[in-house]
Amino acid sequence: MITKVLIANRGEIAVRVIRACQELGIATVAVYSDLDRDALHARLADEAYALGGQTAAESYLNTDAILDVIERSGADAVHPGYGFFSENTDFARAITAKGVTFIGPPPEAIEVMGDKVSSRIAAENAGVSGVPGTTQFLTSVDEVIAFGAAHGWPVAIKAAFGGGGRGMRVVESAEDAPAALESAMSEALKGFGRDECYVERYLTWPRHIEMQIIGDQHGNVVWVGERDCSAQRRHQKLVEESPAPDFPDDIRRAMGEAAVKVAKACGYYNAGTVEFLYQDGQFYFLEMNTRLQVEHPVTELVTGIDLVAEQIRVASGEPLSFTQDDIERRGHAIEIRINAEDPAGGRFLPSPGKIDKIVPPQGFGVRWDGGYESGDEVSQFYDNLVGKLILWGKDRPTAIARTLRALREFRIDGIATTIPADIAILEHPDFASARHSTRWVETTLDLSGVASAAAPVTDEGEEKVKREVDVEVNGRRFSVNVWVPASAAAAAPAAGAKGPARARRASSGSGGAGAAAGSGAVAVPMQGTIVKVLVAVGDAVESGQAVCVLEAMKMENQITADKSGTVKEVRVAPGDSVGSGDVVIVIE
Ligand code: MV4
Repeated sequence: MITKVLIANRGEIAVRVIRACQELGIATVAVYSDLDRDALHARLADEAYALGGQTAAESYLNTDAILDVIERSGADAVHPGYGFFSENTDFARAITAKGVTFIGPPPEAIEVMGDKVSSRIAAENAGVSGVPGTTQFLTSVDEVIAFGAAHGWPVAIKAAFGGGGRGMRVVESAEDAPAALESAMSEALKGFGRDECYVERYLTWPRHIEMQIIGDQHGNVVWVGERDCSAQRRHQKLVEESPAPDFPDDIRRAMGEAAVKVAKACGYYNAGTVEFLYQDGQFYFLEMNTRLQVEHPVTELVTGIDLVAEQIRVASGEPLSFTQDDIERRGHAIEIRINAEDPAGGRFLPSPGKIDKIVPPQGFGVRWDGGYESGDEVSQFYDNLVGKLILWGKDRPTAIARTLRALREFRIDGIATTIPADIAILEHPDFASARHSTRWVETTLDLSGVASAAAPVTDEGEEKVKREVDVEVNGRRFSVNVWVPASAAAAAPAAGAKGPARARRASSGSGGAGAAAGSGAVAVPMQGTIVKVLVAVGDAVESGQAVCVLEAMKMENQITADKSGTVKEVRVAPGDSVGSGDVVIVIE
């Protein structure tokens, strides 16, 4: 019997799990980093403990700190959410070694499914085929060429210990194979510390369909329903839905039974998701996710099953509360991930900052799983998911119409979000007619005309202006939009940042004279950490010269002088944390 659950996560999923526990009368323990001291999940839980540290590595990925909170709180179970430790066998074993229940699958199943080759072998052994490919690590490019000759081009070279498409290379012909294999292995080594790769036939226009399963510790495993996650951009899911459109019931049942076979083959229990590629009426095993997924609510809305409650139930040793025949699916659900990213021009640039006001839509069939309230800060240190908007309708057209209404009603001031891009996707005829595939967003959908959301305002109603800041990431230059209170922008124009577009056009209209001279009070345009100071008091500097480097949004941003002159003050040193609008250098 589980009586107190520690949620080893943050944001919307921590809030989601806390709510399920509270409905079951189970006490909740939240953990939080220094930046999340006032976060929604810490406020909602019955108890909340500091982990210390700012970054995920210092806090939510600090095993010892979490084990210490288990001791102090007396939690008898841990829910990992997704991401962080959710698929970490060492963490799961550390928890169970203390006699505490890990609300998730057995570590052995996590291990089998963590390696894309061993997961393929497990699926093949269960009689579930992956895309035709090799089940041994490649030892030479000749194997790739031989495979392409036998199965046809293009082929896909994939990282065995990879995920999310990183390390994947599509090879159109034998001539391209040597460079592709070298590149795939190099990226796999950099990204995952392992360079083993394998090869498959490449599906050119697949749908990404995943099957939710859940099992108890008495050998019962059921398939709950599928989700279509094809609307993705750079392997980041944007829109998920259930049921999959144009998906025949016999295929659904066959895919469900295949997913159950894969789960049973690795002794799986608790919630899990088996991913497939679907093309030309055939489905192929892709991989298995041994965690609760972000998009689980679409399955909950069409089945009425609370998957988190069921996870807790089976983790405590109870049997599933339903059989396969009990599961009925009704209507259509769509999930929209609301990320703190600015989709303007299709660039999806990170847009961390303070949420001045958030007013989620309401009404029939509208669910908001959010991790933030008005006044909360979306930090550059964590995933930028603000929350998920999940809509239910009696059929897909109704669900699409409801989703568009809700997105247009959604009010978020203070940060830019992906909402404008989501509207563009939902309005597109390809989406309505389900002609999209995993490549549609990047190859067909035109987001170049997407603008940011309306100019935000601060709590006091002051307009925020968008500042374009030049940043450099891995040697490549980007312009990032940052929203700052107009007064801060006027008082301390962040050197290196351009003024509002109209001002910038005026200055460049004067023969490229560059931005007008600033005040000399060089401010940073966003929260971050100073990593380099490039000047000292007394130095002569030119307007536009880099004076310090700010790490924010996992990028290095050059902060530049807004006027020529002499450095009068240096107010920061490497390692200092600074907030949006803080003056770091003064030039006279
Ligand atoms: C593929 C594929 C087409 N053919 N394999 C991308 C990430 C990883 N989960 C596997 N992925 C793919 N593997 C073959 N043989 C297309 C993809 C793919 C994809 C798959 C699922 C969801 C989104 C995707 C986006 C691009 C490519």
